[in-house]
Amino acid sequence: MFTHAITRRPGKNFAEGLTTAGLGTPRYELITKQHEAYVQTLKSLDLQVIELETLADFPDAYFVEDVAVVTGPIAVITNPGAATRQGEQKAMEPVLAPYRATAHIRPPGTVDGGDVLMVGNHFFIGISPRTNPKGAEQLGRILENCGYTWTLVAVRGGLHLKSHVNYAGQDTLLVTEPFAARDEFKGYAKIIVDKEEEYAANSLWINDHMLIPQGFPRLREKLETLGIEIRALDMSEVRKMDGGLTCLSLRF
Ligand code: CIR
Repeated sequence: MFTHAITRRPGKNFAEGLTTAGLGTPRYELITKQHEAYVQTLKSLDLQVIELETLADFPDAYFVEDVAVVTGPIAVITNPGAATRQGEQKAMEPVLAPYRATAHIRPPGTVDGGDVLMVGNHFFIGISPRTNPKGAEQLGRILENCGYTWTLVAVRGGLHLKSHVNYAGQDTLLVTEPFAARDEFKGYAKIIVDKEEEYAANSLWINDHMLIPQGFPRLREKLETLGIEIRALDMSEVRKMDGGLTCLSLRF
């Protein structure tokens, strides 16, 4: 169970962040509203939410998931893989220091938290455009020293591992079709996201609830059939910036 979440408000310059979505210009008033609804949802699930202010020079900084991996006794401050996001991680260190001992991913290693998926005591670490093998190896060693196991997963297509695979509670994974067949995830129960609904693979399990993006009826139906409690959130503006539900918070 999670007790805390860290979020950061999107800045007025958020539309200057990195994106490949091609879904049009995002609107500040609307993302602010959607972000607030996200924060309220976390609070309604009994999380204490630490809300951070915008970081002026970093339009992508509200994607806080990418700059740290927080688990058990440790907060690993990452070294983000995108040049324009280098430096966001420095602002996160003092926020996490009161809660956890910190460790660091050092260059030339890079890691984005969006590539790091915890399932029980095991971590899947994606090798992606943002996380390189040196960074993944560093993270794996740190986690190993804390008693966790880890494996690498090559991410082909999409931004991060968690664009394709997420935890859905009860040893079950939410996966896109290409990842459903991968050996790395053998042995887990799976909910497979339809191809037309791939964006919704980035859904977020929190304390026995599944936060899903609004407008993905087939996934909703599958989760309902399994009796999973659902909260659907409008993510239109975050999606325009290549972001999803997991990216907007750090949970611990
Ligand atoms: C980026 O390209 O870095 C941001 N525009 C989106 C990051 C999304 N983060 C995530 O999925 N963990």
